[in-house]
Amino acid sequence: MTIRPGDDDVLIVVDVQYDFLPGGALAVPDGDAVIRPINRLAKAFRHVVLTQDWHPKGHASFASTHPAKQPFEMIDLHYGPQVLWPDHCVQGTPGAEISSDLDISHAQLVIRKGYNAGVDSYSGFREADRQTSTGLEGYLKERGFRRVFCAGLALDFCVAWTALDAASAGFETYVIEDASRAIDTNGSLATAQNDMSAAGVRVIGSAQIEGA
Ligand code: VGL
Ligand code: ZN
Repeated sequence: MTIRPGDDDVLIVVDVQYDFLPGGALAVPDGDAVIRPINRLAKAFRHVVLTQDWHPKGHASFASTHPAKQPFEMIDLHYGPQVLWPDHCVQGTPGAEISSDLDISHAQLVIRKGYNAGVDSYSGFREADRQTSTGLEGYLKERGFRRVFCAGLALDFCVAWTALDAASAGFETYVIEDASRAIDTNGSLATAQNDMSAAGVRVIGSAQIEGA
């Protein structure tokens, strides 16, 4: 099966930011390997949206915010369980910048997320309280998109949660696996793959996209 991206298709490039790349505060293993396939993919899509993880200092998802907690431990916040992370993607810092190695000058929207101090947001659509919307669903629907293609960092967190919310919003949803890399902490990659398959998210390779 090959897919020819058209006018009702959108590529969402998730969190390709310095803190998730080698040398960053929350470096995803082999994270820089996504840049080349994403740049190729982006050429095949007329419509591209970027997401940007964008936390205030002292964010509730940072281990440093909680006494005696270490990164990658779990905690219960008011909305449920939360993985604690090293401080990352702090608003206005170099680590929060989107990589300048992305070659996607035609990207049409950058959606920031995780800016509420007490709530995380892996998904580009909805915060971790599962209530607060970023507005992305309305934007994509108003623009008439039908299929959503997701790639970027990290496959088992922000890419997966964005894809799951796209599917539940009614978009035909694809994750491009070779254009994504995972953190894989405490079985998170297997969980994300199971959740995506249960939700009907289609996992494909970039070779299946015509022109990529
Ligand atoms: C992400 C952990 C914390 C991601 C963001 O982009 O996948 N992961 N914040
Ligand atoms: Zn984050």
